[in-house]
Amino acid sequence: MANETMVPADRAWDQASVRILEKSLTDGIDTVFTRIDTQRNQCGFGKSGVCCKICHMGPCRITPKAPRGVCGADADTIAARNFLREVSGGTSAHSDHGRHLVLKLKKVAESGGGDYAIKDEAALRRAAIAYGVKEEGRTASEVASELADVFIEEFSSQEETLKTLALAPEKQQARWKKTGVEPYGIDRMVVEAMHRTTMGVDHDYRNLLLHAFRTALADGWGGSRVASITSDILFGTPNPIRSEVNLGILGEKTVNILVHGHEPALSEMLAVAAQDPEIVQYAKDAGAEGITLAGICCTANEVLMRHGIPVAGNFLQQELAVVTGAVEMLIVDVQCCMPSLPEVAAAYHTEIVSTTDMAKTVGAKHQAFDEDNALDSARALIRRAADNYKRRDPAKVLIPDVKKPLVAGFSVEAIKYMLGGKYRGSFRPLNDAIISGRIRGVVGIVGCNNPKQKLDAYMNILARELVAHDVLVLKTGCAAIASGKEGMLSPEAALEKAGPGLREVCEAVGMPPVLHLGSCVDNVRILEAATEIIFEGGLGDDMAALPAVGVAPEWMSEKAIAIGCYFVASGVDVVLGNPFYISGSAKVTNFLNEETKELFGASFYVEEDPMKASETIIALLDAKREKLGINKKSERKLLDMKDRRAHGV
Ligand code: BF8
Repeated sequence: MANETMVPADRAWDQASVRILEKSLTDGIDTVFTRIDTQRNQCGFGKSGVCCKICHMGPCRITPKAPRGVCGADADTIAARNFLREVSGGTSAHSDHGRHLVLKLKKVAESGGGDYAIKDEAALRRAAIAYGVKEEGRTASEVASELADVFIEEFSSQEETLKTLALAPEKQQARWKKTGVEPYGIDRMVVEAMHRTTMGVDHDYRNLLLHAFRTALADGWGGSRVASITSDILFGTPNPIRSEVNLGILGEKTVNILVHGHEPALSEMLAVAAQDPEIVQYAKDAGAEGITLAGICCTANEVLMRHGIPVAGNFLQQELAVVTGAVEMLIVDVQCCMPSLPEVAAAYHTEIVSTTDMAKTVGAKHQAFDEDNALDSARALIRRAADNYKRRDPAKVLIPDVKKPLVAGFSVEAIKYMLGGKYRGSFRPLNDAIISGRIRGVVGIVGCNNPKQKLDAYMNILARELVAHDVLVLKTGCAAIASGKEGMLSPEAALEKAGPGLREVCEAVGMPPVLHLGSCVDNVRILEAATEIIFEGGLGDDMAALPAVGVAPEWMSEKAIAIGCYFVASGVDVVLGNPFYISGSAKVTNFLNEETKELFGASFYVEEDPMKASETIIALLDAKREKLGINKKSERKLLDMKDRRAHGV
């Protein structure tokens, strides 16, 4: 049962969550915030990565008195194997998401896409050029068909390295070649990871960890990149768009439908269906004033970026949204959807609907989404939610009056356009601002929430500190939603919160100091932006040289481990707000935190305090600036007579 001694204000940063957490206690509802308390005594062997249950001679746990498992594996082998399996889990999730989109692109190209179409032909042709697919003089369908084949090969290629690697700066490609981590097809990398970690195969922790980086590269410069590109082709490349965020976006008198998960195919159709006058009328006939479609987690980010659909909350708010008592239907697809949702929903009228055959939840209504009749499927779901509106119990409803306006939609194309205009779109102004010191560096803050930490606290304290120190912050995933709730995704935030240099740039361009780049697969947009900065010139030819850092402050998912690894392998230092499960092996820890510097020019840092993290990050940025010879703060000072003579004025 819910822990009545829990203090909501200690668990969440935003007031909407605090208010609903209080309600959950009054209503006697268990949530992730109370379950974490029943799981506080977590296994030390698991946490330090030295529990092995890969074969059935075990499970084995390594201690000073028992330094080897039954098979003879030591702490280094066991921790490295566990780590590689986690990276494989994360890579699989992002990449399978990518695969579904690529197969849809192929179907659309062959006129079997039903209600889907190529929405952004310019994005298609840009991608074709990047991948060496002939596009001139060919129809969009012809180009899309061949491009889809190229993408499908990124999954299936057996002995050829990924084509997407060629989009990276040459220095990165050379490092990957030298280190032997250039990935073959994504599927092969994951299968090989599972093979190598099975009993009695690969026992060399270094060899295992190198394959972890290789597998992660198959995610970042493979599955995730392909997912992001294909989403832009099918659903449109994001552009700056206004919306709102937090539980206060739920309507008192509207049919409230939440989409939750990751894949944009269904939510795109729901966004279309929710505008259909016939469907809106259906909701009105059910006694509502209209329909509010909103999102949770990364599906929210997908439809926010392209349609301005409001965001109800991030990962730890999924149950809280149900506890408002005002949600008619919560539609889930894959990833990050808690299995507890039907149990929470049982106390209210909310219906949890699972839509993907590979992702079912006991207690949820399963209604497989028919992608061949996508719009009809979406309409049917909304009608069902409208029917459910009649069951809403006003006595159980509490919608906190808390929400914030935001601007999202910063694809790399949009950033270029914003900086340079339609005809001169380029990263030059950003490079110049970095070189002159107005912008100290660029930091990507990404990833999840974790109930071990106070919801959003680390992410928001860190973002506030960095922005105040003239650091441009790029955000994705649940971290971006946290900044939205904090009001940092609005251009006005630059005036109030940014340091003088960053403020000057933001004001000139009219952009927020924290840019929302999309969902977790869109972390590749951060690498794409870093690549553009290099191609633009003046800041070295190696991502490892850039004053850029990645941070996963409140991460919890295996996907975040894969992301961290492909950032480091790409030369970007990564700061973690909570550690990997590797501390039981000094060698594995040293490899990830030290040896990678030599191999990739970047490594991992763990900093559990956000203020200290901000100091570490600023020191890392300044060290890079020093190496580039640009670490002098440009100040506008009045010239005295001596200076004037020296300048000949
Ligand atoms: O996809 S939704 S909890 S895993 S950050 Fe993290 Fe959030 Fe999940 Fe990344 Ni996105």
